[in-house]
Amino acid sequence: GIGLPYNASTRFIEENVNKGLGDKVAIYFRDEQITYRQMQKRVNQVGNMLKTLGLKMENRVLINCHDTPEFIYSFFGSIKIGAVPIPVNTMMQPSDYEYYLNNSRARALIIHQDLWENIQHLRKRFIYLEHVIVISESDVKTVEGTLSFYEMMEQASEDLKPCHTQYDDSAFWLFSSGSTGNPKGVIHLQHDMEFALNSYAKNILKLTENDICFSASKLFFAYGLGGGMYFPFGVGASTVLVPERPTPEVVLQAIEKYKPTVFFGVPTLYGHMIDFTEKNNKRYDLSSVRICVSAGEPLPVVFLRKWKYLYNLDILDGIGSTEALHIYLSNRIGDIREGSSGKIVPGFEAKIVNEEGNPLPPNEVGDLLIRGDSIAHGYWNLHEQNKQKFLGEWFHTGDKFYRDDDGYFWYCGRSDDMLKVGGIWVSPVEIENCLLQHEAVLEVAVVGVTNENDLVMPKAYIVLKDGVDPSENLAKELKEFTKQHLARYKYPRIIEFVDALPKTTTGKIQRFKFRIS
Ligand code: 3SK
Repeated sequence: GIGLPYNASTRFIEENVNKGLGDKVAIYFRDEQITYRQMQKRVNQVGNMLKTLGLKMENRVLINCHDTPEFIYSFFGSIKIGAVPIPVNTMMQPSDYEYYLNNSRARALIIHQDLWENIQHLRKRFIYLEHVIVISESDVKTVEGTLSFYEMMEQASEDLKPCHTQYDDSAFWLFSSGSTGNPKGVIHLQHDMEFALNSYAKNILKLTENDICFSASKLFFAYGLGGGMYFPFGVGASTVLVPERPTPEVVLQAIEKYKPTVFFGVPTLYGHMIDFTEKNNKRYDLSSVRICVSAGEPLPVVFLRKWKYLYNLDILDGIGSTEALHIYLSNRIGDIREGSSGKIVPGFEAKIVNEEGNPLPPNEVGDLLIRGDSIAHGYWNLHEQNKQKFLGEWFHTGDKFYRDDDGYFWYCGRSDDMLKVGGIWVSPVEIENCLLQHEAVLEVAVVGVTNENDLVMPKAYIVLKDGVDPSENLAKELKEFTKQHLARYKYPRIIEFVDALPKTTTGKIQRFKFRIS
């Protein structure tokens, strides 16, 4: 209902207590078990603390927290008073904070102490920032010139009435880092989390109150925010928070310890967990997990198969975006087509169009446009980009896809990653997936480079597995391998061995970095 009163904090926190789930565990964190009632009180206290500081409806609050309960209290506490939380990456360079704070004009920053210590020398440059609220894990109460999160929270009332927000009011922002240019502030509305929950988490994951979710992808990413927070809370389930860096060991041990039923990861992590398991010749106990999810970029088929072989678990590969809030194309439980991104998630619609915007028939590669009600209101203060991406009801994803006769979608790269080799579109992803099946290859990125005649050729940048040495012979072998497995014209004409691939903080390979180097 447009115009109806609706507050996402009431919906995702308070409703669970009102439904009788007050004593149920909402958050597993270290050795603590935090119930829905305890969480509700903390959310209210943060809301009251922000009110005391003069924060009002539509004021923005930047959240720079590790995956701890304070992230969640701050996020929903802000929303409850109509303020707009903006979770941002905890792995940023100090100078990035200036951009996020000044671009968003946030009046308050809630930040973990270790992160604040890295940037406090820049405070004068944060021109709109009035309050810095520091979360200290130790007993050191105050950091100079800042407010103490716990001191203020303890003094705040545990009761708070939600602000009169409506269904279409702004609720939160996320920053989306494109392949080029500055990050864009993506404005999400109060109803967006509910839509993502109903379309993806309920239909595809079949999430219920009995589930325990664990997202290795951090909460400040759109992908982690759903899997690790509002999906479980939307159905009265529980979440596991792990603030450490998600190395294979940390993640596998956390699964053994907390016994989640649904696990969210990205392809790179699955690859590393497979490698780790094989190297150590030790299988972890993942028997609590009923389904694994992968997004961020297409999951190589070899990872899907090896994971199944090692742990007898299916991975549901899907694709989403920060702008759509969560996943809109996905494989399903009992209906996985290996290598595809699956079918459209109920509630969303998709069309694949040519350069003139006309819909294409099945099996033809074009630009994917989607529509659905969790698609963002728009980008903050980016008039031109808004015109290019938000086309009325449709959102231009920037991804090339084709849909097969059975309705499965096949990813062919970003619109600007596709290669035309000999006049034929070639997907770098297809070549990468092929090379990943070779036993020497750990990671690979394929880009187009031009030869002396200005013709495009695929070039592969390859990271080899530990203990494998680069050589001319190996490069030759890999070219032959590709020729044998793909149409011949797709083989990489040049192979360069590298130590690492450039990636975004979400683990997506940044092919454009090779194109401009
Ligand atoms: O990259 C993705 O596939 C994704 C999925 C869910 C939410 C957000 C993103 C970026």
